[in-house]
Amino acid sequence: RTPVEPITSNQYEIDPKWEVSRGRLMVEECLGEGEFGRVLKATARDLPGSPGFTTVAVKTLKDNAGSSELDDLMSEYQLLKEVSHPNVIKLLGACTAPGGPIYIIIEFCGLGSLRAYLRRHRNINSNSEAINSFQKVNDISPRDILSFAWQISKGMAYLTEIKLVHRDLAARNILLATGKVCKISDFGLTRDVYEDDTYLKKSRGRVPVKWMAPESLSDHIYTSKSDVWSFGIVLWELVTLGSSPYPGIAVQNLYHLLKSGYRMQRPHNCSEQLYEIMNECWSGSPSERPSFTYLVDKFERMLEDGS
Ligand code: ACK
Repeated sequence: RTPVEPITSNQYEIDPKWEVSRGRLMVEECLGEGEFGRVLKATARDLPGSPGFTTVAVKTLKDNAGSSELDDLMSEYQLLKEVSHPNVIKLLGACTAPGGPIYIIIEFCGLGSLRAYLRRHRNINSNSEAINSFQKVNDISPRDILSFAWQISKGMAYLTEIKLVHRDLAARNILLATGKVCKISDFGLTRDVYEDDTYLKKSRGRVPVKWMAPESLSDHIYTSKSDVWSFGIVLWELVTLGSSPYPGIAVQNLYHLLKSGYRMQRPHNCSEQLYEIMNECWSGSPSERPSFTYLVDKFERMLEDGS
């Protein structure tokens, strides 16, 4: 990849419904960064539809980003304009006018990514005898795990309904807002499949192999059913409080293992019922995997039963 000029593009049409002038953002800190992008925490003044000050997260590109990263960020912006669901991250505005970096403004989720949240709560859980009851308030209960699974299913059922395939569903891409509300995020890889049922992947750098369905690995086929496979991996991440899937298995060997029927074993604290759901999500045949609507129902009933 050849380094390019910093991204301050003016090739995109400004959308007056969402455009915010850069002067209305006060950047406070960097929440995290990847290879080509970063997420900033900022305070925004008078966002479209929200007068006054709002704490927000801002997605932007680093100087080494190229036109494909710019395209990804802009396509994420376009997709976010179309979505509206309590369990999907909400777009608040954007700065795309010439004369500065591109900023995509999204709601701030005070508890960070679900994966980091689960991992942060590990020690608290394992040392629960040694700590006082004040700290135990922060524990993750089996009910929380079910509630997360239910909320993520609801967000995904919505995305399925509007014909969006996420393609990178993983605990790292789910954000947690205060009140433990799950928000599906990171639409960078998402493609609108409205005209074409299965998006054929362009050759790209990093692919989340351990979250991918066999048909995505072999034929670059992405559908809501391949999202269901990834959701099965998210369930495994939930019950293991943010472990990395297929520990000890090299990504190069995974496809053949999966094709020969290998699946991750039941984590020791995982109920038979939940493990059964995971395995249904990991059906070799996409049509045999449950739908997200079915999963919403299933988790709703499990929550009601207190199981
Ligand atoms: O686990 P974290 O604290 O939560 O670290 C990552 C980091 O930025 C890089 O993605 C955090 N992050 C991303 N989007 C948001 C958001 N909308 N609200 C709060 N934190 C965010 C994420």
